[in-house]
Amino acid sequence: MDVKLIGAPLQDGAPQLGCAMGPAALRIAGLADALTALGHRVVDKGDVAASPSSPASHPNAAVRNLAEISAWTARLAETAWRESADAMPIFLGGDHALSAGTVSGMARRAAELGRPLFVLWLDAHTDFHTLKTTTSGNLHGVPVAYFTGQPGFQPYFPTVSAPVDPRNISMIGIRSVDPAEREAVAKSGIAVHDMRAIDENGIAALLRPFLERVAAAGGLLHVSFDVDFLDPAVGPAVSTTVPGGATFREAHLVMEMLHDSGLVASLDLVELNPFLDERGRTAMLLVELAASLMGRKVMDRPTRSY
Ligand code: 4U7
Ligand code: MN
Ligand code: MN
Ligand code: MN
Repeated sequence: MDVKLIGAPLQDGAPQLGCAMGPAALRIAGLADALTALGHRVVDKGDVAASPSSPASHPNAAVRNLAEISAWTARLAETAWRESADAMPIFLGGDHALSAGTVSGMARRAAELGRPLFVLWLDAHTDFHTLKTTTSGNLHGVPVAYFTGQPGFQPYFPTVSAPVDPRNISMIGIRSVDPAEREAVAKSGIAVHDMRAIDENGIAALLRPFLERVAAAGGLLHVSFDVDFLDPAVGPAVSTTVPGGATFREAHLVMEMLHDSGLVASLDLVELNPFLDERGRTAMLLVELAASLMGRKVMDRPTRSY
């Protein structure tokens, strides 16, 4: 497969500095070589840059770095749309605000192909705040509301040309939802699988029907992987740790099932803060997980096993 690595070193959406080092850490941990070893043609496109032309403010005074994140969103939407024409883009974050851009760009690509875009959101959080409801003001908490076309983002953010249908989104790993998000996300039609759902059913039973639905609809699948999906004991390099996350084994199983499905068109690896890592282990784990998603296997399986 043709794969493009695209660095998006934004950190203004997160409460702490450090995500800007994420793309460098993923490169140093050997992402390109790991994928090349699996037989893929990998091109590293380097880092994208964005800076606002003028400052911006919002009536909600909590909102931080609005102009910066808006500029990143425009730049990354354009990049995702363009680079997905002939390859699978892997976006190296950077905080999760980047998905406002990458997902809306992929949605534009899917719309042009006449195919629906589906999104698998692996995260402790639903990231469904609007500019109005956020109390922390950290814009890594708003991308899903943005790319599904919730009200209040205009004129502050670029217009969303092809909003993602909330019914095409599956969230897994959820364990921190703010009161304002709770009601809004429940009403939206997004399938929210919290940790309890994983514990009661097993993660494969949550993912399988979603993948079947994507396949039946002829959809493109975008996967957005927030490091805090993982339990902080296995993935400590993130500013917003929440206890009780996915295990090493659950994360690998998800990646292997995604590979077997053959449906993944694009991937975000986000929220890695190497400044908070322990001897590079979170960066190295992300490389391993990406390799599993791209076909690394312990043993061959006779049939599609998702
Ligand atoms: B991440 C939070 F208050 N909801 O809005 C907020 F709990 O991309 C966290 O998923 C957002 O890491 C986390 O600040 C955003 C908080
Ligand atoms: Mn997130
Ligand atoms: Mn999160
Ligand atoms: Mn986070």
